[in-house]
Amino acid sequence: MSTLSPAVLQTLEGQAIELPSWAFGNSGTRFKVFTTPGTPRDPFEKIADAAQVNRVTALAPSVALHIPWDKVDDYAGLRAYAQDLGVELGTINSNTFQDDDYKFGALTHEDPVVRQKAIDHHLECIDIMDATGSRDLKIWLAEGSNYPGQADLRGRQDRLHESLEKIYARLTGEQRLVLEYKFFEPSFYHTDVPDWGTSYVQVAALGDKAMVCLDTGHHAPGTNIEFIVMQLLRLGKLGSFDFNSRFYADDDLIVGAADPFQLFRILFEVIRGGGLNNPDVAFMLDQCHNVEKKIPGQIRSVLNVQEMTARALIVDQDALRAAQVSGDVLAANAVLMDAFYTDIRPALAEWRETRGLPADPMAAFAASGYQEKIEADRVGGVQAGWGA
Ligand code: LRH
Ligand code: MN
Ligand code: MN
Repeated sequence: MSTLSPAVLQTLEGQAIELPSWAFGNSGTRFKVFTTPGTPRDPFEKIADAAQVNRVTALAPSVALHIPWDKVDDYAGLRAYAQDLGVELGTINSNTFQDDDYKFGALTHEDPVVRQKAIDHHLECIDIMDATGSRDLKIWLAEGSNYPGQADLRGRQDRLHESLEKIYARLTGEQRLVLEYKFFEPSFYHTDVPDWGTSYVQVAALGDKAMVCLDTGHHAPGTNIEFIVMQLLRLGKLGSFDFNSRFYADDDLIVGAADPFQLFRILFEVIRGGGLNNPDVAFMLDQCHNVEKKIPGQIRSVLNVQEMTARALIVDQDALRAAQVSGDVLAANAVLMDAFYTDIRPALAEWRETRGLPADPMAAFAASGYQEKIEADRVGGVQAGWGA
């Protein structure tokens, strides 16, 4: 284990990445949703699949739910079921993007009746958090407009603030609200929470229990995401990450697949800003597996995050600082690149075995027979999907 010191390994041991329940359901583009044999038919089966990811990696101890996709009669029962499988229920995601009433907005709508309906949905989500023991309510809003002049941009910000205040007031104890931003889609002219600045302004106006959620796929191409990470950590307002990767827009592909170097740079700033293994900063995946198998897709994802975290942890901070201070541009860049190009995979494999984990979690899952079993067992019923 030459490349990874005991201190680095200890830090890695504390790493936790939450899985999204919807990653285990079917999803697709607007052209076609391919079904996959063995896909879960209800939230219980999604949690059972998520527990497999944690079993072979010890990296994913919680599962985020999406309401209403994961609606059940008995949330305490769902929680107990998850705990029996060694995982907890995590972030509760609200949904105001699949209801006709929200065609022109939800929390920002001109009509107070529609706004109240959207607020009530969030209050119901907090009731669910009480039962599941979840800490975070994550809000992503699909609100915006398609044409200049269609909407009163300023009035919508004011109404958004008023609606969020009512939701925020219902939080108790350790509960938090995280507000996700996204620069476009489904609206194409303006979006009400398009960027980190708007999310920051809105959550700062609420109070300490409101934070920003940064989804790596929600930026314009070329955006320096690690700069945003640095700034939000500096401001104490980075509440959570939704990790995924993208080639074009909000692709929701496997994190680290499109641009591993970007993931490394983000994790480097997380470490630099004290965000790693910091309870204030939650790490989550927000991905869909449209053509690949879903459980291995999630295993690959958490391993990618772990591998890039390890590389970011071995950056020689003293050498980097010295080069920065002395203005040695190439030396500073070389320090960073040396860590990025170090293959830590053999060291991680060896370390996993010392912890009673499989050296190769992908191979261990493939050999476990779980995939074959769910493909044989889960016949009949309706497969869960993104939006169902
Ligand atoms: C839409 C989105 C968003 C949410 C998720 C549930 O863009 O991907 O990132 O977190 O749906
Ligand atoms: Mn997201
Ligand atoms: Mn998204």
